[in-house]
Amino acid sequence: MATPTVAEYLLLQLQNSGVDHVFGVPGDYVLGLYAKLAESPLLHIGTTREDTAAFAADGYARCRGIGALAVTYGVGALNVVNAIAGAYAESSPIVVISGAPGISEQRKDPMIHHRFGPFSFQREIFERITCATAVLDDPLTAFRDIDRCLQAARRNSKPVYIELPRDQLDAEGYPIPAVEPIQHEGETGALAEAVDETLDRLEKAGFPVILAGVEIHRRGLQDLLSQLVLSACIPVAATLTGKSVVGERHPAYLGVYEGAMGPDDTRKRVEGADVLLVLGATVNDVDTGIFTAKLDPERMIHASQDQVTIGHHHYPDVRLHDFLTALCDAVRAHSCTWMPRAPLQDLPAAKSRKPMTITRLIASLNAALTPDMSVVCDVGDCLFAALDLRVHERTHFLASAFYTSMGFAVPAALGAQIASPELRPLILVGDGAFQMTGTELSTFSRLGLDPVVIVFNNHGYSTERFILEGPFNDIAEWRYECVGELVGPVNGFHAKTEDEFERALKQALFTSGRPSLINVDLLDNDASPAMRRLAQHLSQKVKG
Ligand SMILES: Cc1ncc(C[n+]2csc(CCOP(=O)(O)OP(=O)(O)O)c2C)c(N)n1
Ligand SMILES: [Mg+2]
Repeated sequence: MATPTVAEYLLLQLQNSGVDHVFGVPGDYVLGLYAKLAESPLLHIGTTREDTAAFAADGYARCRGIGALAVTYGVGALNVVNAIAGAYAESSPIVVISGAPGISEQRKDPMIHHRFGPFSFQREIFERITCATAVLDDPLTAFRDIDRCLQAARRNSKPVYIELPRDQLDAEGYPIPAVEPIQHEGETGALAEAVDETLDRLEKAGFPVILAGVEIHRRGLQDLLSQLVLSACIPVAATLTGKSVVGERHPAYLGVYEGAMGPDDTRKRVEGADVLLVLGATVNDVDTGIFTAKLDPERMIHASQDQVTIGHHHYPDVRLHDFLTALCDAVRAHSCTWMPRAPLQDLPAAKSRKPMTITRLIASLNAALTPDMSVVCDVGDCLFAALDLRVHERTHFLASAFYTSMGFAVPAALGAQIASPELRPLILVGDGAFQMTGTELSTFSRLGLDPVVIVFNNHGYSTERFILEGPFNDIAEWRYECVGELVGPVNGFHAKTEDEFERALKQALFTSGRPSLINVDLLDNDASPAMRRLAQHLSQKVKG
């Protein structure tokens, strides 16, 4: 069998690692690869911009375990820096492939288009926001470099960067036998002691609670978490960045815990637990409600990706997967303490002239959500309001909740729907964020995909307004419901009142094969309870 070329091997290994679609915008330095892509079983998904391709690859990776994009040198690659930094911060494994001038072109150091400095600059930039990089400038090592990067993306759940000079595409690679990655064994003594101490504490506990975080999703540990919740009979709350690591309608689920920023009933259950088992949660300002969380370290067992801390005892080198597996094997059922949250209230009948509010909006969406829908949420008040949404199945809520980049939701939902076509995305997005990347709806229309987009139109940058009011928070008033005239087809609706919204939502859910968008016209001073609490805190900081 003929040895594959560098480009063939790259595409083959992408496919072998679970990628079926590659997002991106072509350009001359990557056109050769695009030609090979068109001949391969992989599908190219063209987007309107490179940053939206990266957000889409991020949404795809969160559903499939890995995503990929291919862009041109300089103008294309530098356009994805923000989205890839976000994927790095949020542990989403994306393979960034950038074309580049050929090695023979680079040799004479010419001034050629898209160049912005020494040819090594681009890789240096990506070294800071990926966990592995490679420039495939040597066919002898190219295959090994490709494998090294793909393995690193999977192992670390972070983006990687592969640069392909355009004259190396057809170079025959050299199939160096794969190096077995060194398997890092956790510390078994420490694991056993950590599990023993945990079991001991759980056995004595009266009202233990699990707080589950984003690492559970990123490391694919949801099955183990569910098993532990059920076999130990311990109720579970999630952090905001970990929202939907467990199905949110499960009787054991307590809601999203976010310190003083989150719902009160969840806060009381988590902070009142006599043993709090924190699994895969990172300590950051979002998840701790700007550090308003009151979690007593004495009562806490904290298992992160590679260590366990119990009170003042520290067990290094214990991996989360091993800890969870051992706990599931050994734990004895605790007397069942399910005390389910208050059930969802029945939605009162819509009133004809009553202005739509955020509270009513979330209640309507909760009533409309079905198990075959996912929620993809942008930043702004839609994210704070989404604290009260209850998605059906686990991993059905995606957001840039920690890095909080505006413009994430519409393109990330594109990647999510392509990765999981059985799930229909409900996209929650503010008017400001929609103005950044909403035109990516064009790609949904082109592909006949049918997300339902809810634009939280509070007429400007409301989150910023609540922190510090000023004319810089005003934005142009768009007729969002008319977006289909430009990028269509899109079913557009404008809803100012409760009954207008209910009618629009019904029609949107009934429509298939094209996107629907509801421009929900909210009063300027409407805000979710979580945003009011957050803004109060932040405004104190800005004013010093
Ligand atoms: C790319 C990016 N730029 C700026 C910000 C800062 N920022 C956070 S929230 C916000 C306003 C968002 O406006 P909108 O999408 O309308 O949501 P709202 O706050 O009005 O609900 C801004 C500008 C950000 N998070 N991301
Ligand atoms: Mg807004």
